[in-house]
Amino acid sequence: MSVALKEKIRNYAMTLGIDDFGFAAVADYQSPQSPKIETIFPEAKSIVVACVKEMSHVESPNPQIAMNGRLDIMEYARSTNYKISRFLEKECGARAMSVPLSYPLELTPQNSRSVADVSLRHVAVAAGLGVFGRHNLVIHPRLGPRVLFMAVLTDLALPSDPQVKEDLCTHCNLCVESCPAAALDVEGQTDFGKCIKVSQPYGLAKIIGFWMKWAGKSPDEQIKMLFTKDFFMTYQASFIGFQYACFKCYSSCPVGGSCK
Ligand code: B12
Repeated sequence: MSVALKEKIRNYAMTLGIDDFGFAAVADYQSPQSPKIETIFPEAKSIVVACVKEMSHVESPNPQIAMNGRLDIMEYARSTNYKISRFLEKECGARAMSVPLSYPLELTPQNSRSVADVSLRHVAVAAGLGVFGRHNLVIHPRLGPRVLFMAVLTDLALPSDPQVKEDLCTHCNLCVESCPAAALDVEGQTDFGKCIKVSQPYGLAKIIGFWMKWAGKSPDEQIKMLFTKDFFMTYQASFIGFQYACFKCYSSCPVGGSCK
């Protein structure tokens, strides 16, 4: 019964243009830092996970083009996750709750490492979609690390797909050497502060810094501060959402590097 149901859901999801799909029983999801799934959806029994490939934009030295590719995926992912959730409710009689690619997250000074409500890397591992590499990204067996994940929590009892057992990382250390922030120096840990400073140069830290400086300036100096690249870029980043300017751990990885 659950085999047929899994195939029905997988077949539908694959028609939406995603690259791979997997199932994880809630009991197999182990993300030590994240809240328990029961606190989000007490009746949830499984998690369906979709995997989509990032394209060549991640290699562009032009940050606008690189981020535009990501924005395309984010828009596609939102509607795709809605369709999968709706299918689960309408065609499978389930309850479903969508877990988006990234934001919203609970952003507080206390959650300064930005731990998400559901860790999509740990979900992907539990659903057999890959294993962690040295860059702390999940490497998909066919597509490599240049993939993004989205998920739907459901009360359907669906067993996990088999987990990937091989080590897919070549341990070449290229990700560590290519990281302009030196955020991967300690194995098994991405240094949040170092990564975010370079990968989101116009993010929250820049906004806080800007307004703190602003508070101590004269009216003339304040006007000057408004007519700067920093202010203009920060304005843009704040309506785009998280605007990434670095994809180096992705693009330096030699595993599954092609766009196919
Ligand atoms: C907040 C966040 C960030 C933060 C914090 C990262 C962090 N320390 O987790 C910042 C801004 C730094 C960030 C950076 C990036 N992110 Co980000 N991020 C997220 C987000 C929204 C939440 C992550 C979270 O909750 N982390 C906290 C907890 C869960 O992490 P943790 O338990 O401490 O685990 C860490 C280590 O212990 C280690 N780890 C844990 N278990 C194991 C096991 C083994 C064997 C190993 C080796 C390591 C390892 O990996 C984690 C990295 O620090 C997720 C989306 C989501 N909802 O999951 C995307 C997500 C993780 N990000 C993603 C991406 C692509 C990026 C970037 C490449 C930026 C970009 N340009 O897109 C970089 C990559 C940095 C890196 N190499 O780790 C993808 C990863 C896809 C993939 N193939 O794995 C995700 C899953 C988004 C998505 N929907 O696909 N991100």
